[in-house]
Amino acid sequence: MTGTTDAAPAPEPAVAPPAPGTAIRSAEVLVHSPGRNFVTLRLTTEDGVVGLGDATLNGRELAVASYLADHVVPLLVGRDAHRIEDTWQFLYRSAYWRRGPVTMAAIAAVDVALWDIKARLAGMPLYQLLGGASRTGLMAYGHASGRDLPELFDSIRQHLDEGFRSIRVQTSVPGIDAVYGVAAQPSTSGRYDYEPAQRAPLPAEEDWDTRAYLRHLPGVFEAVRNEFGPELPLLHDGHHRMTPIQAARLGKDLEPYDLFWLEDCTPAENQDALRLVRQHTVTPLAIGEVFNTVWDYQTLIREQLIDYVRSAVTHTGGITALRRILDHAAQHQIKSGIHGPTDISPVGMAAALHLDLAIHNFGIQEYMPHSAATLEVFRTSFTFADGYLHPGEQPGLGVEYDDDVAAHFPYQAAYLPFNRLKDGTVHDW
Ligand code: KDG
Ligand code: MG
Repeated sequence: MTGTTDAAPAPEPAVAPPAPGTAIRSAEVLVHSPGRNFVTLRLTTEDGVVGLGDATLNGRELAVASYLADHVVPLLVGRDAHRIEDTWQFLYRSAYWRRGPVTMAAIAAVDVALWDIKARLAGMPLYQLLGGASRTGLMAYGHASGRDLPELFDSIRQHLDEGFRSIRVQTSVPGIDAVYGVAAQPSTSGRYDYEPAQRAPLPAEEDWDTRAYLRHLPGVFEAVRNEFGPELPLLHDGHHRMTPIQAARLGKDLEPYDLFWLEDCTPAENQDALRLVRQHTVTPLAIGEVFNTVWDYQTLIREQLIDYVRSAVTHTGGITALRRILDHAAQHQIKSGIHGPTDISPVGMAAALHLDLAIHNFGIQEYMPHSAATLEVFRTSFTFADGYLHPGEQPGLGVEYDDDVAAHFPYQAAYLPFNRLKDGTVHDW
């Protein structure tokens, strides 16, 4: 037994305190609507270094804003901005209630803002901290759509003129009034461009008929291939509407047209369902924009049931977590296809581009240019030329937030639509 002594040395602190100036001084949740709603987290260190993170969850923005403002911001002030991994684990595990889009979007915003700060402090574009560039540019696909073939062909030509070299093809279906992804179709409350979320107090109701869609789509792809030739990479988004056997049939029917991918062919909560699709078709499959952790991909990656991971940095816990998912996917020859519609803010898009440039298993990047109003609030430095995106060479993410401009765009309630079948049954949208 050892005796006690009054002169015992003070214990070493378990964790070193932040280096001078690098503690988080403030954390602000910014909710504005320049063209559409965005939720942005801004962290500032004691030395005044700023980091931005995207927390936008389309149609449920205020839930994430509250999660951040009420439950996360109070935990951040005083923390060491350098400790990204520790902060990620702390926010994930200390919440007790794991996973889910609201939690993971909030964690993503903190994670990306901390990576932004670290890279700004290092004086480097973020991709350099992630291992440096693995390629010179990022092949990006744009969204062509039309109500009929002439309109679709015009839209494809317009995208080619804008520099796109890979094209997603979405089309109206005879007998269905409003179909996901078709920009020019009628709308009750002012659809602008492709944007599916509508500013209205209630979600818009759309209609759906899977059999009509399955009959119509292969002919559209045949016409597009005949018009634009065999080389142009073509993609299509099924947007979660098919059963596994319907998806298997569509994949088979589209095989002659050599798709780059068929996206979200089933609602993939049931990962086992993809086995059936995979047994029947060699059309490459992309899934995951509504997933939020690696667990959503466990069977899909381990059994190589998909070819592309569709998660956004914004909805999957940030760069720290999506990097791990993509490294795991790489072991199974699965590539990235990071989600990039306009509801991913320019901050979320910049984060995706830095990650894309650094990883080995990059596949393709979705790219829908943001509206002029959005780009006045978020000043970006990424570039798009001749089919390729690049995150740019500014230190950090390369995005600045203009508060004065943002003040002109207050939040407006907006909802994604939902679907009903002909007999009135609610269907997946
Ligand atoms: O908010 C929903 C949109 O992000 C989604 O509908 C877009 O499916 C989409 C895509 O592939 O971009
Ligand atoms: Mg999609």
